[in-house]
Amino acid sequence: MTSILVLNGPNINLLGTRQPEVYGTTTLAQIEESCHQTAAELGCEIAFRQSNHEGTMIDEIHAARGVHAGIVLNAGAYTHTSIALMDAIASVELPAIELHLSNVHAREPFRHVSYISKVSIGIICGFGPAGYPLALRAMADHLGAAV
Ligand code: DHK
Repeated sequence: MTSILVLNGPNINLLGTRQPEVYGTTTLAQIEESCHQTAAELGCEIAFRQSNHEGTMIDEIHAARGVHAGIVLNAGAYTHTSIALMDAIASVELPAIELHLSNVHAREPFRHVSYISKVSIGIICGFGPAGYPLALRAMADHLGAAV
């Protein structure tokens, strides 16, 4: 069965209590549950991961090769800083979708820069937790009817 990696970066583990006016009150565990439900509807599998460490995220991306067909990536603040994460995505040659809960383009200018966009097939931002199922559906659509 086709599998998709959903990878979350720094501070995403704090969803539910972290700046609820920006990120809402839905927890990461609730988002993970919604992803599993969406995956079941799509007939695919997911692995749902979160790390606060750039190197661990790079290791997860490397390990995805040959295991997962695509990556949904909310890299948190590393989106705006990490050439290393960009290179990791480019290196494994898996389709990636950049995801953010908030509309980063309506926020501070430093959030308008994304290294992840350069190696992504598309971007979903501003829809809160609903962005996760949207990203999975977009990835499934990209991967084709086999998913
Ligand atoms: C999450 C973060 O942690 C921020 O650093 C990004 C992103 C936005 C989000 O909206 O999911 O700038």
